[in-house]
Amino acid sequence: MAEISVIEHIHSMQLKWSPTATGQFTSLLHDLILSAKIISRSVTKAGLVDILGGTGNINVQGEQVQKLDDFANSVMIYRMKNCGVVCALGSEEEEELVVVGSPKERGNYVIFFDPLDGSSNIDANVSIGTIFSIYRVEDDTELTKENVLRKGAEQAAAGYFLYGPSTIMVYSTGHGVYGFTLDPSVGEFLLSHDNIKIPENGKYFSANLANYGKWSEQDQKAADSFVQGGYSLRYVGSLVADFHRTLLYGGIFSYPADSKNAKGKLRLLYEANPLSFLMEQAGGLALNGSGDRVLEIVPEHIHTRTAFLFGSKNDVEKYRSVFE
Ligand code: P6P
Repeated sequence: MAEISVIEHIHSMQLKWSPTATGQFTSLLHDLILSAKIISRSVTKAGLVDILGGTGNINVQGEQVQKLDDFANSVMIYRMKNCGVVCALGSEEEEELVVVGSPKERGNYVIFFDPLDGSSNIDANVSIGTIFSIYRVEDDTELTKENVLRKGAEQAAAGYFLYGPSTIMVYSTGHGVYGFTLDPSVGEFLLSHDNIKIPENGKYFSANLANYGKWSEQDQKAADSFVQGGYSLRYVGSLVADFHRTLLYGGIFSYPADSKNAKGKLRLLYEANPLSFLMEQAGGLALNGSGDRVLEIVPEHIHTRTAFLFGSKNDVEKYRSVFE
């Protein structure tokens, strides 16, 4: 495969789909990529420097903040504030929306991100990732709840970085899903997964079965059909890792609402929406607990949660068949 970098790839996509592009999105993508390279460098050598373990703080989610969470969040916020094209950002680690620039000099993009998803796995050297969701707003837009908290179907782009055996970037601008692998020898993400499509059927069922007793009867019945149906169980506990495996191998992932998380645990704006955008672009399905498209949910606030079911079309339809 030719050594195509992400920036080359986005330029080729813009020539085909957005010939009037101003370069703002490329600038944003460049700073996202730089953020990921810096985070990847620290994740890779975390055991050798004093950046493992917790900070002793609890975030807005009520979760233990790991030192690498703080580091990744500060890197992302600095770069997004200084790339010159972002007018607002929302982070898993920040309670409120962060508005960037003044009304007269604002960029045209709003970005939501989980700076380091799966951080409870950091000290065990398990794959973790950064997830991002990008919306475009028109020039001189007065930022309001309506034009910032929009449904996922209106995303301009979405993607993630996966810090695993290799560091991979997967993104879509609505014209297919593309994966790039970081080549440390040249310091670039190079195209490695061209136009990813999820298999229509898979053999992996991915869920935290320790929650089984808290699920609805239908979710229990749906899970039974996979556990007893010859599927293999795979559950990393890092959403990005579980998503990436499902995207490439097929199968189904389910994190239902339960008696502890009545609205679901996973966050809509910077987990479910970006991953649902990718899943649909790759030919899969991504639904909430009612069987509706995640991308049609209108967020109530930046930390809105949702039940999350995604994967191969036939597997998701099989799961949902018990609700009919
Ligand atoms: P549980 C990690 O904290 C995370 O937000 C996702 O990455 C992951 O899918 C989920 O929580 C794991 O949750 O309840 O199975 O530990």
